[in-house]
Amino acid sequence: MRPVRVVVLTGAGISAESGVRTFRDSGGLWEGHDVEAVATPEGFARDPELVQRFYDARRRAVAQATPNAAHRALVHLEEALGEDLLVVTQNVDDLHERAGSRRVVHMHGELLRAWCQECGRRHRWDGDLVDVPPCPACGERALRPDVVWFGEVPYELERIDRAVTACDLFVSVGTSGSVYPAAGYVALAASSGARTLELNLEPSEVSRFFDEVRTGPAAQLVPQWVEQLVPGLRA
Ligand code: BV8
Repeated sequence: MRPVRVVVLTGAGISAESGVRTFRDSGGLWEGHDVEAVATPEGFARDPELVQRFYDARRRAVAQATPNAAHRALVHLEEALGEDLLVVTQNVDDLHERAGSRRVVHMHGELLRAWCQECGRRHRWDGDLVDVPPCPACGERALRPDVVWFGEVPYELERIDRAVTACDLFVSVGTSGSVYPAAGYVALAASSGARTLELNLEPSEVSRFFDEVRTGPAAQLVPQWVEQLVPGLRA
Protein backbone atom coordinates (compact mmCIF):
# COMPACT_ATOMS: atom_id res chain seq x y z
CA MET A 1 0.00 0.00 0.00
CA ARG A 2 1.46 3.40 -0.99
CA PRO A 3 2.37 5.28 2.21
CA VAL A 4 0.07 8.13 3.16
CA ARG A 5 1.55 11.59 2.51
CA VAL A 6 0.86 13.87 5.46
CA VAL A 7 1.21 17.62 6.02
CA VAL A 8 0.84 18.88 9.59
CA LEU A 9 0.35 22.65 10.05
CA THR A 10 1.12 23.79 13.60
CA GLY A 11 0.39 27.04 15.42
CA ALA A 12 0.97 28.54 18.84
CA GLY A 13 -1.44 26.06 20.48
CA ILE A 14 1.02 23.17 20.06
CA SER A 15 3.53 25.06 22.21
CA ALA A 16 1.00 26.26 24.80
CA GLU A 17 1.49 23.22 27.07
CA SER A 18 5.22 23.90 26.96
CA GLY A 19 4.48 27.21 28.65
CA VAL A 20 4.92 29.37 25.53
CA ARG A 21 2.10 31.93 25.39
CA THR A 22 -0.20 31.99 22.36
CA PHE A 23 -1.19 35.14 20.50
CA ARG A 24 -4.94 35.34 20.95
CA ASP A 25 -5.78 33.51 24.16
CA SER A 26 -6.45 35.80 27.09
CA GLY A 27 -3.14 37.06 28.36
CA GLY A 28 -1.69 36.16 24.99
CA LEU A 29 1.36 37.83 23.57
CA TRP A 30 -0.35 40.49 21.55
CA GLU A 31 -2.90 41.52 24.14
CA GLY A 32 -0.08 43.37 25.78
CA HIS A 33 0.94 44.90 22.49
CA ASP A 34 -0.77 46.33 19.43
CA VAL A 35 0.10 43.95 16.57
CA GLU A 36 0.94 46.91 14.35
CA ALA A 37 3.44 48.04 16.95
CA VAL A 38 5.46 44.84 17.30
CA ALA A 39 4.84 42.57 14.30
CA THR A 40 5.13 44.86 11.29
CA PRO A 41 8.09 46.49 9.50
CA GLU A 42 6.46 49.86 10.16
CA GLY A 43 6.34 49.13 13.89
CA PHE A 44 10.01 48.16 13.84
CA ALA A 45 10.97 51.32 11.95
CA ARG A 46 8.95 53.43 14.38
CA ASP A 47 10.31 51.91 17.59
CA PRO A 48 13.05 49.32 17.03
CA GLU A 49 13.88 49.08 20.74
CA LEU A 50 10.28 48.17 21.68
CA VAL A 51 10.18 45.49 18.98
CA GLN A 52 13.61 44.09 19.85
CA ARG A 53 12.63 43.88 23.54
CA PHE A 54 9.39 42.07 22.55
CA TYR A 55 11.33 39.43 20.64
CA ASP A 56 14.21 39.25 23.16
CA ALA A 57 11.63 38.42 25.86
CA ARG A 58 10.09 35.68 23.70
CA ARG A 59 13.52 34.27 22.80
CA ARG A 60 14.34 34.00 26.52
CA ALA A 61 10.95 32.41 27.27
CA VAL A 62 11.41 29.80 24.55
CA ALA A 63 14.87 28.91 25.91
CA GLN A 64 13.15 28.03 29.25
CA ALA A 65 10.44 25.93 27.57
CA THR A 66 10.65 22.24 26.73
CA PRO A 67 8.87 20.31 23.97
CA ASN A 68 5.66 18.54 25.04
CA ALA A 69 4.00 15.23 24.12
CA ALA A 70 2.47 16.76 20.98
CA HIS A 71 5.89 17.73 19.59
CA ARG A 72 7.26 14.28 20.51
CA ALA A 73 4.35 12.49 18.82
CA LEU A 74 5.19 14.27 15.55
CA VAL A 75 8.79 13.00 15.87
CA HIS A 76 7.40 9.47 16.22
CA LEU A 77 5.28 10.07 13.10
CA GLU A 78 8.36 11.30 11.19
CA GLU A 79 10.22 8.11 12.21
CA ALA A 80 7.36 6.11 10.65
CA LEU A 81 6.74 8.27 7.56
CA GLY A 82 10.09 9.88 6.80
CA GLU A 83 9.81 11.97 3.61
CA ASP A 84 6.04 11.40 3.52
CA LEU A 85 5.60 13.79 6.46
CA LEU A 86 6.17 17.54 6.37
CA VAL A 87 5.60 19.76 9.40
CA VAL A 88 4.77 23.34 8.37
CA THR A 89 4.87 25.57 11.42
CA GLN A 90 3.67 29.12 11.94
CA ASN A 91 5.65 29.12 15.18
CA VAL A 92 8.98 30.87 15.51
CA ASP A 93 10.07 28.73 18.49
CA ASP A 94 12.42 25.76 18.04
CA LEU A 95 10.41 23.22 20.03
CA HIS A 96 9.76 20.94 17.02
CA GLU A 97 13.51 20.74 16.39
CA ARG A 98 14.39 20.29 20.05
CA ALA A 99 11.88 17.39 20.21
CA GLY A 100 13.72 15.79 17.27
CA SER A 101 11.72 16.73 14.17
CA ARG A 102 13.97 17.15 11.14
CA ARG A 103 11.50 18.00 8.38
CA VAL A 104 10.13 21.35 9.59
CA VAL A 105 9.33 24.46 7.52
CA HIS A 106 9.17 27.70 9.52
CA MET A 107 6.92 29.72 7.21
CA HIS A 108 7.00 32.70 9.60
CA GLY A 109 10.71 32.50 10.34
CA GLU A 110 12.56 31.68 13.55
CA LEU A 111 13.18 33.54 16.81
CA LEU A 112 16.62 31.95 17.05
CA ARG A 113 17.89 33.52 13.84
CA ALA A 114 18.95 37.10 13.19
CA TRP A 115 18.78 38.71 9.75
CA CYS A 116 21.26 41.44 8.80
CA GLN A 117 19.53 44.27 6.94
CA GLU A 118 22.88 45.45 5.61
CA CYS A 119 24.43 42.33 4.07
CA GLY A 120 21.34 40.10 4.02
CA ARG A 121 22.97 37.16 5.79
CA ARG A 122 21.05 35.20 8.44
CA HIS A 123 22.71 33.88 11.59
CA ARG A 124 21.73 31.50 14.37
CA TRP A 125 21.10 33.83 17.31
CA ASP A 126 20.09 32.92 20.87
CA GLY A 127 21.06 36.16 22.63
CA ASP A 128 19.37 39.57 22.76
CA LEU A 129 19.26 42.02 19.88
CA VAL A 130 18.13 45.12 21.80
CA ASP A 131 21.77 46.21 22.30
CA VAL A 132 22.21 46.38 18.51
CA PRO A 133 25.13 43.93 18.24
CA PRO A 134 27.29 43.88 15.08
CA CYS A 135 26.50 41.42 12.30
CA PRO A 136 29.03 38.52 12.56
CA ALA A 137 29.55 38.73 8.79
CA CYS A 138 29.69 42.43 7.90
CA GLY A 139 30.05 44.12 11.29
CA GLU A 140 27.13 46.48 10.66
CA ARG A 141 24.72 47.04 13.56
CA ALA A 142 21.67 46.13 11.43
CA LEU A 143 20.34 42.82 12.83
CA ARG A 144 16.59 42.16 13.17
CA PRO A 145 14.74 39.00 14.27
CA ASP A 146 14.40 36.65 11.28
CA VAL A 147 10.61 36.44 11.65
CA VAL A 148 7.96 37.24 9.03
CA TRP A 149 5.92 40.30 10.04
CA PHE A 150 2.47 41.25 8.77
CA GLY A 151 2.76 42.51 5.22
CA GLU A 152 5.94 40.47 4.63
CA VAL A 153 5.94 37.38 2.42
CA PRO A 154 6.19 34.09 4.35
CA TYR A 155 9.06 31.70 3.62
CA GLU A 156 8.98 28.63 1.32
CA LEU A 157 5.48 29.25 -0.04
CA GLU A 158 6.08 27.24 -3.23
CA ARG A 159 7.41 24.25 -1.29
CA ILE A 160 4.42 24.41 1.07
CA ASP A 161 1.91 24.73 -1.79
CA ARG A 162 3.44 21.68 -3.50
CA ALA A 163 3.27 19.60 -0.30
CA VAL A 164 -0.28 20.66 0.58
CA THR A 165 -1.50 20.02 -2.98
CA ALA A 166 0.14 16.57 -3.05
CA CYS A 167 -0.79 15.31 0.42
CA ASP A 168 -3.40 12.67 1.24
CA LEU A 169 -3.96 13.97 4.76
CA PHE A 170 -3.76 17.55 6.06
CA VAL A 171 -3.81 17.99 9.84
CA SER A 172 -3.90 21.37 11.61
CA VAL A 173 -2.75 21.54 15.25
CA GLY A 174 -3.16 24.47 17.64
CA THR A 175 -3.97 27.36 15.35
CA SER A 176 -6.84 29.85 15.36
CA GLY A 177 -6.88 29.98 11.56
CA SER A 178 -6.78 33.77 11.68
CA VAL A 179 -3.65 34.52 9.63
CA TYR A 180 -3.20 34.01 5.88
CA PRO A 181 -1.93 32.44 3.75
CA ALA A 182 -1.52 29.70 6.46
CA ALA A 183 -5.25 29.69 7.25
CA GLY A 184 -6.00 29.01 3.59
CA TYR A 185 -4.07 25.72 3.40
CA VAL A 186 -6.97 23.53 4.58
CA ALA A 187 -9.08 24.73 1.62
CA LEU A 188 -6.16 24.06 -0.77
CA ALA A 189 -5.70 20.56 0.68
CA ALA A 190 -9.42 19.77 0.48
CA SER A 191 -9.65 21.02 -3.10
CA SER A 192 -6.71 18.75 -3.95
CA GLY A 193 -8.53 15.70 -2.60
CA ALA A 194 -6.87 15.35 0.80
CA ARG A 195 -8.67 14.34 3.96
CA THR A 196 -8.51 17.14 6.55
CA LEU A 197 -8.42 16.98 10.36
CA GLU A 198 -8.28 19.84 12.89
CA LEU A 199 -6.86 19.24 16.38
CA ASN A 200 -7.41 22.33 18.52
CA LEU A 201 -8.51 23.42 22.00
CA GLU A 202 -11.61 24.99 20.46
CA PRO A 203 -13.09 25.34 16.98
CA SER A 204 -11.02 27.74 14.86
CA GLU A 205 -12.01 30.37 12.28
CA VAL A 206 -11.65 27.72 9.57
CA SER A 207 -13.13 24.62 11.27
CA ARG A 208 -15.88 24.52 8.64
CA PHE A 209 -13.31 23.50 5.99
CA PHE A 210 -12.24 20.34 7.86
CA ASP A 211 -13.69 16.85 7.38
CA GLU A 212 -13.18 16.25 11.10
CA VAL A 213 -12.58 18.55 14.10
CA ARG A 214 -11.37 17.21 17.45
CA THR A 215 -11.25 19.67 20.35
CA GLY A 216 -8.91 19.28 23.30
CA PRO A 217 -5.30 19.91 24.36
CA ALA A 218 -2.69 19.09 21.74
CA ALA A 219 -0.58 17.09 24.22
CA GLN A 220 -3.50 14.62 24.40
CA LEU A 221 -4.99 14.82 20.88
CA VAL A 222 -1.78 14.57 18.85
CA PRO A 223 -0.35 11.43 20.49
CA GLN A 224 -3.81 9.78 20.24
CA TRP A 225 -4.06 10.66 16.55
CA VAL A 226 -0.51 9.44 15.78
CA GLU A 227 -1.18 6.16 17.63
CA GLN A 228 -4.29 5.65 15.47
CA LEU A 229 -2.44 6.54 12.25
CA VAL A 230 0.92 4.78 12.60
CA PRO A 231 -0.29 1.15 13.10
CA GLY A 232 -2.47 1.44 10.00
CA LEU A 233 0.41 2.91 8.04
CA ARG A 234 2.74 0.10 8.95
CA ALA A 235 0.24 -2.43 7.56
C1 BV8 B 1 1.34 38.18 3.56
C2 BV8 B 1 5.56 35.67 13.11
C3 BV8 B 1 1.59 38.79 1.31
C4 BV8 B 1 5.95 36.84 13.95
C5 BV8 B 1 3.23 35.95 12.43
C6 BV8 B 1 -5.16 36.95 2.47
C7 BV8 B 1 -4.09 36.39 1.77
C8 BV8 B 1 -2.79 36.74 2.09
C9 BV8 B 1 -2.53 37.65 3.13
C10 BV8 B 1 -3.59 38.22 3.82
C11 BV8 B 1 -4.90 37.87 3.50
N1 BV8 B 1 -5.71 38.55 4.33
C12 BV8 B 1 -4.98 39.31 5.17
C13 BV8 B 1 -3.68 39.16 4.88
C14 BV8 B 1 -2.58 39.86 5.54
C15 BV8 B 1 -2.06 39.16 6.79
C16 BV8 B 1 -3.13 38.50 7.60
O1 BV8 B 1 -3.38 37.30 7.48
N2 BV8 B 1 -3.77 39.27 8.48
C17 BV8 B 1 -4.77 38.72 9.37
C18 BV8 B 1 -4.65 39.41 10.73
C19 BV8 B 1 -6.12 38.89 8.73
N3 BV8 B 1 -1.07 38.18 6.41
C20 BV8 B 1 0.21 38.58 6.24
O2 BV8 B 1 0.57 39.74 6.34
C21 BV8 B 1 1.21 37.50 5.86
N4 BV8 B 1 1.94 37.92 4.71
O3 BV8 B 1 0.14 38.14 3.43
O4 BV8 B 1 2.21 38.50 2.54
C22 BV8 B 1 1.61 37.58 0.45
C23 BV8 B 1 0.97 36.42 0.87
C24 BV8 B 1 0.98 35.31 0.04
C25 BV8 B 1 1.62 35.37 -1.17
C26 BV8 B 1 2.27 36.52 -1.57
C27 BV8 B 1 2.26 37.64 -0.75
C28 BV8 B 1 2.25 37.30 6.94
C29 BV8 B 1 1.62 36.87 8.23
C30 BV8 B 1 2.71 36.43 9.21
C31 BV8 B 1 2.66 37.29 10.45
N5 BV8 B 1 3.59 36.74 11.44
N6 BV8 B 1 4.12 35.41 13.27
C32 BV8 B 1 5.81 36.53 15.41
O5 BV8 B 1 5.68 35.36 15.81
O6 BV8 B 1 5.85 37.51 16.18
S1 BV8 B 1 1.60 35.58 12.64
C33 BV8 B 1 1.33 34.76 14.13
O7 BV8 B 1 -0.09 34.70 14.37
C34 BV8 B 1 1.71 33.29 14.09
O8 BV8 B 1 2.87 33.04 13.36
C35 BV8 B 1 0.53 32.61 13.48
O9 BV8 B 1 0.68 32.47 12.10
C36 BV8 B 1 -0.56 33.60 13.63
C37 BV8 B 1 -1.77 32.97 14.23
O10 BV8 B 1 -1.44 32.54 15.49
P1 BV8 B 1 -1.77 31.03 15.95
O11 BV8 B 1 -0.54 30.24 15.76
O12 BV8 B 1 -3.00 30.50 15.32
O13 BV8 B 1 -2.02 31.33 17.47
P2 BV8 B 1 -3.33 31.94 18.09
O14 BV8 B 1 -2.99 32.46 19.45
O15 BV8 B 1 -4.01 32.85 17.10
O16 BV8 B 1 -4.25 30.66 18.25
C38 BV8 B 1 -3.80 29.62 19.08
C39 BV8 B 1 -4.81 28.52 18.93
O17 BV8 B 1 -4.37 27.42 19.70
C40 BV8 B 1 -6.19 28.91 19.42
O18 BV8 B 1 -7.14 28.50 18.48
C41 BV8 B 1 -6.33 28.12 20.72
O19 BV8 B 1 -7.66 27.67 20.92
C42 BV8 B 1 -5.43 26.95 20.49
N7 BV8 B 1 -4.83 26.39 21.69
C43 BV8 B 1 -4.45 27.05 22.82
N8 BV8 B 1 -3.94 26.15 23.70
C44 BV8 B 1 -4.00 24.92 23.11
C45 BV8 B 1 -4.56 25.08 21.83
N9 BV8 B 1 -4.75 24.04 20.99
C46 BV8 B 1 -4.38 22.81 21.43
N10 BV8 B 1 -3.83 22.60 22.64
C47 BV8 B 1 -3.63 23.61 23.50
N11 BV8 B 1 -3.09 23.36 24.71
